[in-house]
Amino acid sequence: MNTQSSNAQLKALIFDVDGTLSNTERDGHRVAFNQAFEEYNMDWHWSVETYGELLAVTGGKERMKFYTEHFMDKEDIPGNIDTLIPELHQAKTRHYTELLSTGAIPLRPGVERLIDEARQRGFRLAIATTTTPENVTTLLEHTLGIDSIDWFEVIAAGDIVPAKKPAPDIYQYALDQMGLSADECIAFEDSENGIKSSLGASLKTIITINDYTKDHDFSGASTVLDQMGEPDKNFSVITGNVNGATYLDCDLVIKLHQQ
Ligand code: XBP
Ligand code: MG
Repeated sequence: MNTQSSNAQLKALIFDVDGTLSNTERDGHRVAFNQAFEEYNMDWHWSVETYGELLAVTGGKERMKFYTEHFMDKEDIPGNIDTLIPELHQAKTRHYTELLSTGAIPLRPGVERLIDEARQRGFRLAIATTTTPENVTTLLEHTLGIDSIDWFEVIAAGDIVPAKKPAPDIYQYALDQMGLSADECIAFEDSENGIKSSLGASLKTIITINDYTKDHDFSGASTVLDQMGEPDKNFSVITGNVNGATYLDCDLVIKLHQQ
């Protein structure tokens, strides 16, 4: 998988959202889930640690279902769970987008700079994520500005494909929509489920880890970095050959794509 060097020219950058563009999970999604549980007078509460375990499953509705199946006694599961989960999820999305609208959740270091450079250099941009579409557009609006939503020619998100990450379907969907082959693109991810999905779609993948994903298995990644970095804020290289670079720019992305 992805062991040969790529001859195709790099045309597009495809970004994961949660954990990659922004550290949204601990202080964003988790908080919004808990707000939804409170709104429905439920005694569920997801601690930082528990949420780390729940991240094994992508997708908010799927995550709640997983919680009932693996963290609760059978007799404590509400009888109306199948109708309750979509309702809770709607409430969670409302709380999450409200939180994003306060501007409390910034982009990770280097993300805005890399996207700006990629646009200037004519690279095509797309998003491939398991999160709900309005979570993506609200994050973009409140970080890069409302116009930034149109910088991404495809926002592949949420239930648009039935099988979420680690299935490759969401990346395959983005590729199909762009009319590009996998070897003309590169993916940006932060998690094991994410890289399974991108490698499953035969995409070279650059990883930036975070606290929840630092111990994940990133076999097959083009490089694993602690962050994209900035000219005055070096990244740390966990694996991969970055030819002496200290932050991720388009030249390095091109090199990694060719390797
Ligand atoms: C991360 C996820 C998402 C969010 C919750 O996806 O697993 O499910 O935690 O989002 P990615 P929803 O890293 O691929 O962006 O509640 O809207 O499903
Ligand atoms: Mg992610």
